[in-house]
Amino acid sequence: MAKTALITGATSGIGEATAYEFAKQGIQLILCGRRLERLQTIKKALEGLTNVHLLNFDVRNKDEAFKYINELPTAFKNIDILINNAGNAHGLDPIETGNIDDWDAMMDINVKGLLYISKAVIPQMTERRSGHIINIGSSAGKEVYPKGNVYCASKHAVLAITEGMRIDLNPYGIKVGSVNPGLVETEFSKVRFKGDAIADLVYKGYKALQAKDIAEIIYFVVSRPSHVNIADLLVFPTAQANSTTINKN
Ligand code: NDP
Ligand code: 8X3
Repeated sequence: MAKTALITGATSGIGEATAYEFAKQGIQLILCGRRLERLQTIKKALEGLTNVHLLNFDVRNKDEAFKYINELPTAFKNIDILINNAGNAHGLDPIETGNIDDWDAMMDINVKGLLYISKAVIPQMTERRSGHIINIGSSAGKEVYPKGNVYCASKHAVLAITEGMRIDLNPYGIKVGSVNPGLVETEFSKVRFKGDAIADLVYKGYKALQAKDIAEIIYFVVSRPSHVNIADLLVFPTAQANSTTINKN
C-alpha cells in the first residue's frame, strides 16, 4: 500500500520540491502551507502521480493544527512520514538591534509550530508502532554565525527536539532524524530580508544547493530499509565550508 507523507511548508522551496519527489515515487501527500493558491497549483500538477490532500493553515495556530490533522479523510488518516519543514529566517541583525516580531516569528514557526504538528501526529504513530519523522534543521542548528542569533537558536532547538524525539520514540520503533542543509537557493532569503534586493546577493558568485538536491536527499532518507535510520545529516554546497566560509567568484 502507498505510504502517506505530511509535508509542512509545501508551497515553495524544499517542501515543494519534496512533494514533487515523493509524488514521483508514488507516496500519497498531505501538503500544508498558508498560500492556498500555491497549494492548489501543486495539487493539480501532482494528481496524475499520486493522491494529494491540502491543509491550508498556519503552523502557529495550534487549534487548527490539531483540528485539521484529527479530521483528515480516511484515505489520508494514517501518516507514515512527517516532514517538519515549515520555517524561515526573519531578519539578520545583531542581538542588540534585533526585531522582537522577527524573534517571535522564528520561535513560533520554526520551533513551536514544529512541536504542534508533531504532537498532533505522534499519537497515531505510537499507536501503530511505526512512522518516520524528519525535521528540517540547518547548518545554523550546528553553529552560530554573526547576526544569526535567534534563527540559529531556533535551529539548535530543532536539533535538540529531534534528539529528544528519537530517544522518547525509540521504544515504538519510530524513526526520527534531521536533515540540515547549508545554503539552499529558495524563497528563504526573500523572506529573511523582506523582499529587499540584498536577498538576490545571497546566492550570487557560487552554485548554491537547489531545493531538488535536498528533496532527493530526503527521499533517500525515507527509502532506507526499516532497520536503517539516518539520524543527522549535514549537507553544504561544495562552495561552502561552514556558515561563514563560502568560496565565491
Ligand atoms: P521557503 O521560504 O522557500 O519555504 C518555506 C516554506 O515554509 C513555505 O512553504 C512557507 O509556506 C512555509 N511556512 C513558513 N511559515 C509558515 C507558517 N507559519 N505556517 C505554515 N507554513 C509556513 O524556504 P526553504 O524551502 O528554504 O525553507 C524550508 C525549511 O528549510 C525551513 O525550515 C528553513 O529554515 C530550512 N532551511 C533552509 C535553508 C536555505 O538556505 N534555504 C538552509 C537550511 C535550512 P507559506 O508561506 O505558504 O505558509
Ligand atoms: C539556512 C542556512 O546559513 O542562511 O538555514 O542560515 S543560513
